Amino acid sequence: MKKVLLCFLVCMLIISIGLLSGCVKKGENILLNSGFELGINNKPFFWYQAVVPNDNLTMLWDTTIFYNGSYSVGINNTHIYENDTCNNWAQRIYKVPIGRNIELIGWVKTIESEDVAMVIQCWDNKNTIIGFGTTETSGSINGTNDWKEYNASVFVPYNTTRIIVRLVLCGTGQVWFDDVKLIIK
Ligand SMILES: [Ca+2]
Repeated sequence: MKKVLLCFLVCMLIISIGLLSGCVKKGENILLNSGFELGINNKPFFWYQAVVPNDNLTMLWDTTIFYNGSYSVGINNTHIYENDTCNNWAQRIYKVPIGRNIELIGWVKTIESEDVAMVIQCWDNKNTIIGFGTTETSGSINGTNDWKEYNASVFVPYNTTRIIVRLVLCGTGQVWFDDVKLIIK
């Protein structure tokens, strides 16, 4: 009888994990407004600005420089902060693919940038980052570069309750991001 009960519980656990991870399909992009084509009042839908404001910082929803479509997002900063500061465009992911590998892929253009990155943060319900992926793993992005594709990967831990993607400029420079996708592996 105990074996039957144990078998039942194991089956239920497998089904539960299957259902949770099965909510997303392999190859699916779970970022919204990936190309920044949708928005209103000079703001792209679903993306927010995480910044330390100053007079020489501009967060752009840009129609003049883009990789694809008609829009990108950019960050332009000439202010030198006292402490290391990373201004970023960010999106919270509501569809959390726990127990899966995910890859952040996007196109980046820079002009005299100090330090640029695209990052994935997996947060638990205690406000702790328990999973982290960054483009810096495969090399830093700085200086002046034409549009180029970069990526970052992370395994989404089982305690993850939210994922945040950040498109980051640390320090000074100009950067644009376009066609940024978060793909289920
Ligand atoms: Ca675009």
